[in-house]
Amino acid sequence: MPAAGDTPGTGPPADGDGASGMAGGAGDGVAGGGGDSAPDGHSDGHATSGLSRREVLRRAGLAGAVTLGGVVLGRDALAARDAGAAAGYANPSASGAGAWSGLRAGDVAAAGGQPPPTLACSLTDRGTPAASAASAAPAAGVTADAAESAVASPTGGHHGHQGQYGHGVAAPTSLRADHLDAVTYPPPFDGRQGVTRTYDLPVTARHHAVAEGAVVEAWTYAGSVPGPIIRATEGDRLRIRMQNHTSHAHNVHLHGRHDPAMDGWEPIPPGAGFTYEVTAAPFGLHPYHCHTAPIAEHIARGLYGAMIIDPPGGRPPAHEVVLVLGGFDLDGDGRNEVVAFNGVAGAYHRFPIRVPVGALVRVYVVNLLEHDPIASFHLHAQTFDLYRSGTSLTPDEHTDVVALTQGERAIVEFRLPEPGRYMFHPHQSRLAALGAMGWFAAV
Ligand SMILES: [Cu+2]
Repeated sequence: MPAAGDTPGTGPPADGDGASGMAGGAGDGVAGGGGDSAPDGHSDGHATSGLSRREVLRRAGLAGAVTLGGVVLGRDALAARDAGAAAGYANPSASGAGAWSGLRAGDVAAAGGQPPPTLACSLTDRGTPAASAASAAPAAGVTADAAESAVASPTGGHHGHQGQYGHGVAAPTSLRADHLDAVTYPPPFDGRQGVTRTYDLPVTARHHAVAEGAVVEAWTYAGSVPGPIIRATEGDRLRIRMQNHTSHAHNVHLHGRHDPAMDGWEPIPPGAGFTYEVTAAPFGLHPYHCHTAPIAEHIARGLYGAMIIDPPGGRPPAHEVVLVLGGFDLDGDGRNEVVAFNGVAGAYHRFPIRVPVGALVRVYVVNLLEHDPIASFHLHAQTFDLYRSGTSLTPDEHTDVVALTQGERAIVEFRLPEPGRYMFHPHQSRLAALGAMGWFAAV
């Protein structure tokens, strides 16, 4: 099965060798074209630059929280923006939309010689949750009415709650509902143990649309950001074949326990490759990422992913989702202008993650942000069992927020007993406003 995307710079996929568990490449996660048309939800957009802060907050669903906002949000975003338009929903490092002119110095030009895209509407209303409901097919076995009612109205909405974290950095309009499936839904636990599982991670360079109006020259494993979800059972032999198709050195560094000779910190030069072989351990959720200097840039350009190592026997059956938090420094200032779960800002705001009402949901959350030292995962309207790093089968805590430093990860499990939308985002509101926000839709 080819692991490479169909993008420029992607080399030929390595031949399958008959090993079990060959990874399918995630392919191009964002390029537009085809599929059902998604409502753009932009037609009611309005510039907020002339509004008072109170009015901006009111429209953002923060009416009555002005004082609170001044304290809580001020440090992150509000204070620096007094003279500007934002109530914390714009790029805090930019003086205006023009600062989004996008590609970093030295990066490839936009296709066709056109000027790089700009994020010209960071303060206009984006698609509301209701807008995306119509575009997504209801889950199997669920009536359209039930599905729609579950996803159409977040919380009654009389105070405009759907706007909170919903404007600002939005998903590219080219994004389709299934584009992130390969990096969202892990391959299922297959019950086999003691087998060899081979994954191909060709490193390629490609354009990656991280938000509406924001394209980066990403470095990818197997064509996607984040890279493919690696899954093995504890004790399996894990073989990871890396081939470097870029003009920079890279490598694959696995977290977890393994032979230090396979630790992946040694640079693999352009055109070269390396096959890492480790015994998968311990069971849990572990990141993998490039460890070539400057490491922050190599990670922030997209060379990271999630590795699930199942305990022998697996975990209880559940609807499983992987959410890898990453950031993109568009202007090279050492700060993230876009923050995203699974590589595309606002993807799960546009297309909520559907789960059956009452079913066990297991979310594998990995923080691979650079530049922002602390993030977290917060679920609205329900609490979850927390398994830190996933290395125990006994929950560490029952909560609704878990702090995650860089490289830290957690497995969280919950059930959503009522049909409806359940928001998730880092509790750092700046990160959420930069695109790391989404919904579970229980239907
Ligand atoms: Cu690298």
